[in-house]
Amino acid sequence: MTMILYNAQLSPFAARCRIAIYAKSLSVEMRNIPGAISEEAFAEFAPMRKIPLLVHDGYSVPESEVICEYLDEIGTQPRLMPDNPRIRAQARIIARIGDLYLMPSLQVLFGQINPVGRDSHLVAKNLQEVSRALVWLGHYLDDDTPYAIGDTLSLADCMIMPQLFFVMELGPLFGELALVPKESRVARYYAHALKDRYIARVIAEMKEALTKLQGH
Ligand SMILES: N[C@@H](CCC(=O)N[C@@H](CS)C(=O)NCC(=O)O)C(=O)O
Repeated sequence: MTMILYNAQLSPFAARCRIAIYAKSLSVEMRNIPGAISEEAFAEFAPMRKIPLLVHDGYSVPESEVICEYLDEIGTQPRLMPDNPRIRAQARIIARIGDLYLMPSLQVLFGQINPVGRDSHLVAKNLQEVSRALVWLGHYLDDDTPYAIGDTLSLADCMIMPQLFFVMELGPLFGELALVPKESRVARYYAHALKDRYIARVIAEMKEALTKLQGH
């Protein structure tokens, strides 16, 4: 059995998969893009041309959430998707808030990091969208538990922590130190979840890649 993950260290989508891979001790070859393969060769088996992509014995799986569920369902412990249907729904709502309401604004803000030529109206609008999504997220996170849901790592943590990393990093770049209010449920969650060794490992990888990108 061979598994390859087409990966980028800074991609919050690829980071989700790495948390699941490390937590489940799966043997997966990481091929970093750009670098591992030409864009044309990648497109032959990845028509969506997006990172991450899992290739398992020649079978390609795109989309980070689908990859994480696939990795969880093909075998090894610990299972990262809870059994209870309502808790599964909670995990998926957390992932959806991240993908549908948080990430699009974070991507706009990422493109506005450079103060030269920054569109302040666009920045203000997207900072507001991020704050709104964080309020929604706070509603669906368990309170004062070590993880998003209860006492163990789940796919909810894999999905949302890499995106929260960007919230934490981007806020101060726009002078918005309080994007995640200190006393909020999201702030408490982020601090708790960072104590998990698999999450901490991936957030450190993302931090290193971001620092490299910023030329430090
Ligand atoms: N919904 C996708 C999003 C993946 C995505 O947008 N990946 C970015 C890297 S962070 C990418 O490959 N962008 C290249 C492109 O969109 O052409 C997922 O969850 O995997």
